[in-house]
Amino acid sequence: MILRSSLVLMAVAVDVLIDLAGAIKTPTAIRGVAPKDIEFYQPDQSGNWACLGNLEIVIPFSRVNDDYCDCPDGSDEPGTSACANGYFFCKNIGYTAQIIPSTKVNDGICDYDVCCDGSDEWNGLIRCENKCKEMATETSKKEAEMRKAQVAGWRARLKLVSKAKSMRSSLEHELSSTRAQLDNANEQQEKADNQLKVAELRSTTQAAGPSSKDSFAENVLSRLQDYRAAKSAFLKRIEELELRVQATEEILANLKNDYNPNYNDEGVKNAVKAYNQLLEIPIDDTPEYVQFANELSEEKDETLMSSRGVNFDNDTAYYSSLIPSSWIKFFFVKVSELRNFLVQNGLLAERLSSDLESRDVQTAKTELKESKKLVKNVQNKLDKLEKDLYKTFYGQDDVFRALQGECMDVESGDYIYELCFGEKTVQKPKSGSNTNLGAFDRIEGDKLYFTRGAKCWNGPHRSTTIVMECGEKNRLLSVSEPAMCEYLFKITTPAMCTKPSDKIAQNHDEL
Ligand code: MAN
Repeated sequence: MILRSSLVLMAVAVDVLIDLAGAIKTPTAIRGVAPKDIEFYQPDQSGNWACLGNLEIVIPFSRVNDDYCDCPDGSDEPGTSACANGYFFCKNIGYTAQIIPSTKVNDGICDYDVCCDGSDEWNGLIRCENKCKEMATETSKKEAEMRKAQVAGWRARLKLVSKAKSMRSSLEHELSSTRAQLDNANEQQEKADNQLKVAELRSTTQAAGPSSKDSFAENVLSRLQDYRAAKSAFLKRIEELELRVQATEEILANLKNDYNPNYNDEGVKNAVKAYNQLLEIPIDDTPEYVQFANELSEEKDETLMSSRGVNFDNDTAYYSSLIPSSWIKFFFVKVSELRNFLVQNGLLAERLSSDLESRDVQTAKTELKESKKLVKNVQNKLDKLEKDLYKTFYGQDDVFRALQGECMDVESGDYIYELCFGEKTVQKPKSGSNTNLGAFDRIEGDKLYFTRGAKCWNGPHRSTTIVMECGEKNRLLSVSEPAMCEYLFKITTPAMCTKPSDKIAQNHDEL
């Protein structure tokens, strides 16, 4: 303590001597004061000085740095530890000047992190050599490395961005070909749909059974019967009319031959005249109705029916054409009963339910099902592509698109932690099963968020926040769990690097 006091006295004496010299009140004269503040440490004409924060307190200037705290703001003791709230200025020449709390002055510890020049320990209690030069060298080496990393990181980022660009463009190609595929698939589905309708119609016309009383075939057959009845009534009527015309013509021919032209009977004369005119009108030997009647032949009916898919050899249509329509149901019930009897007695194979449908219908149904499945798959693919290309944020310049699926890990405590970009974060114990710490959710600024991980016991679902900074490589630096089941990963990635200034870039001659 005695040593300390005498040292302080010596320091004060130095100050006072310099004061007395009068001429040089250099900034160095006041220990612990920054050069820019030295002007505040000048005595007035009477050799007094006022505390900086309390101007009403005036003390003799000789009490500045006398190791006794006079000012409530500690401003009178910038170079000693007398005031607990004061600050000591370390010049750190050659490095960066800094301020240290007064309490650390002459405390016997070299605070190199703040005072690399060791000036905070001036009373000789401990010798702190000046390390500013080597610290400056080390720092500038580190800075150079950082700048180099920044340049390399930026280069790596440029590569990622160009990869992301080509990924996007190939996805856009895929999108347009998928759109074309979807058009085709829709067309195919429409075709298959129409084919099924046709096949079902055919099948309905072919399948006359107890349940197909109103079937197309039955309706056509009944219409044919109507046409046939109309045709015979029509032909009968023609025959009758032909007989009448014949008889009338005979009467008129007799009248023409037998009448007495000398007898002045106007009525007879006019009738003969009209008959002669009638004879002059030409007559078609094969009138149209004869052709029409021939058209209505039964062979033609059969041709027509088979062109609509009705097979006259097919038992259903054949029998239904032979029996009155009111009997059809009864007939098929009997056929079905007979069939069941034969099946039950093992004389006939059981009909599969699919047999109830025609093969054409089955094929058309399968084709329709397949084409619907195709439409659905292609539509899903299209939706995914559109979402990926236009609704998902992959960071500035799409850069994280290029990192999708890339993984990194680090060992921390009892676990290995893994991060896969755009996918998941995982906690892997050295033995036992992995725990899902979240699925990729979003990018926000310099953070990635992974959410909806495995549920925490008695707590929320696990989630991970990734804090990113620029680095040449993707590296998982550290993992912590600031709150239970909420994880914090710190990583470096080139994705976060920004363009270095031209000066830095030139120095590294890299870009
Ligand atoms: C496991 C790990 C831990 C977590 C606890 C919560 O031990 O996933 O990180 O804190 O479960 O119960």
